[in-house]
Amino acid sequence: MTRTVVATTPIEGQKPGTSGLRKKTPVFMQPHYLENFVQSIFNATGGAEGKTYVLGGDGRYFNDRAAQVILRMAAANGAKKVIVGVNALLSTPAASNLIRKRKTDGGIIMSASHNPGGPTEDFGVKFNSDNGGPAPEGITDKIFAETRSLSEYVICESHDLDLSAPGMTTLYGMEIEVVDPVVDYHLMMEEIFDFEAIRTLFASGFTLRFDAMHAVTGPYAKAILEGSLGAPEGSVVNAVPSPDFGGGHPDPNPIWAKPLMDLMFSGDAPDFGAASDGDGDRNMIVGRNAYVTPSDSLAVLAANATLVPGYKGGLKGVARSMPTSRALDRVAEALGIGCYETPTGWKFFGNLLDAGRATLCGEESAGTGSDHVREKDGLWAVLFWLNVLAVRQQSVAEIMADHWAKYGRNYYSRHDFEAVDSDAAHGLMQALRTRLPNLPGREVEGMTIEAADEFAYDDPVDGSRSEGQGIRILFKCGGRIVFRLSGTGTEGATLRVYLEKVETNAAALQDNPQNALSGIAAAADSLAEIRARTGRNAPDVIT
Ligand code: VG1
Ligand code: CO
Repeated sequence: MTRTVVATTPIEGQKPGTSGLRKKTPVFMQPHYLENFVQSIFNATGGAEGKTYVLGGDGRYFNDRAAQVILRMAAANGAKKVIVGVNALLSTPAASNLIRKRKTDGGIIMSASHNPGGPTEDFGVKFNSDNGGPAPEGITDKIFAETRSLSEYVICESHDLDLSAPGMTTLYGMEIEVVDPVVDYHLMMEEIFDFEAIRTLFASGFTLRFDAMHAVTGPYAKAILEGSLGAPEGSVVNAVPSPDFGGGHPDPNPIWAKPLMDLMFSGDAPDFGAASDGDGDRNMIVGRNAYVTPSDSLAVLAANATLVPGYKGGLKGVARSMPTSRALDRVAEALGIGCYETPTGWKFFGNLLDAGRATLCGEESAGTGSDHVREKDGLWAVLFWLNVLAVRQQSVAEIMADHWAKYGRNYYSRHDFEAVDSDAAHGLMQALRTRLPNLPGREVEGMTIEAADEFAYDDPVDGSRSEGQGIRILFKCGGRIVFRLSGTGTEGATLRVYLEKVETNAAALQDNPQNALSGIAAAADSLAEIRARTGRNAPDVIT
């Protein structure tokens, strides 16, 4: 076997976004593209010499080929060992768990998460640090800097490694341990949740539909929900990971998980419905005739945490991304615990979790998690709900009604305008930015603006500052609009408009969210001139 030093030149645009580097698959498959980025990861983190890594991905097109390249590069860079999931599959939370449990120096996750996969769709690579979480901005900035000055990478030649079953092998002196991707994750879930109570729930006839969306969570959900907890066979659907996610869009929201939504709002609805995304870190929760917004789900989990064995001692604190609704804040206030507001992206929760300041974290984009790993965790959220349902013996709709009666309801929705012309989207944000100082006091759609700013975050643990994290408009009535551009898209720009309205009047807690938010949505359009500037009459996705 030979180790080759390959001369290369920097490739434009290898800047990690909200969650790693995501590009169209053909871009990633260009000569040197993947190799340059992987070498930059090693270079930016002090080299791979003597280090141990975890490697896995969500099984999308190019996952298998990329894994072979990364293993050959890790070996050539002198890594001591790589722990890799069978067939190079690992859900993102399972990868985070392995990094922590096996005390590795970090991990490489091959995923573009909720983005579609396939030869003409998206691929991605993300580096996680030794705490199991996505590398913080300080490191991703260094990786990007490396990509801009790289002149060579190293790789060794070898036949494809057999990753089809657990076992040990070596490559150019580097150990490769192929592990079952599910086992360790399964054990961790058993430590957190009351499996006995959930088993009893299923034994009593409780019904579930879990849509794995042809993505990586399928094997995990099958083993845990059907295998261990006794949900009837067939409760988990679309459970076999496929390279193009069955031609679908593995994003668990009412649009892309429409078959599940249709079922849950039909006469045949099971008691509980859930879905997860491409890499298994997102979740959608839906009861019979009751869709739970991710922001509400986070608040409900926080309010009910002590019902779960893993959190029975209470929460140290909670955290949410800025655009996530403030339903969580009300729960934190009632519990007398801290509530942190961070920029979008899980990497910002890492320090709070490491420092023991927060136990639960969440984002409006269907991400919920806790200090059990350093990623959001889709199946964990589903098990959390099942544990709460098993203890409370109420339906999802009853739990929601009860929650809103106690805390009030934060009506919430996100409107996405996808693949918008990049200049138009940036122009819209810039125009808003310029007008921010003049907005307070102005009246829009009958509501008075109380404050308007661009969110910046000062990390309370390491003191780092992140600017330009979204424009927020706060109304005197408690309503809020947030505007941001996506950092995970691979085509043009995606404008995300987050709408929120607080309701405490007991008679108005069961409205349709789009209805309740129509005034806020009209205000968003009039303030940002969305229609005029993007040429779009309606959002592409409403969550
Ligand atoms: C989106 C979500 C964000 C999430 C990120 C990664 O980012 O808004 O909350 O953390 O995706 O999730 P953006 O920049 O497109 O808004 V995943 O499941 O794609 O790793
Ligand atoms: Co994801």
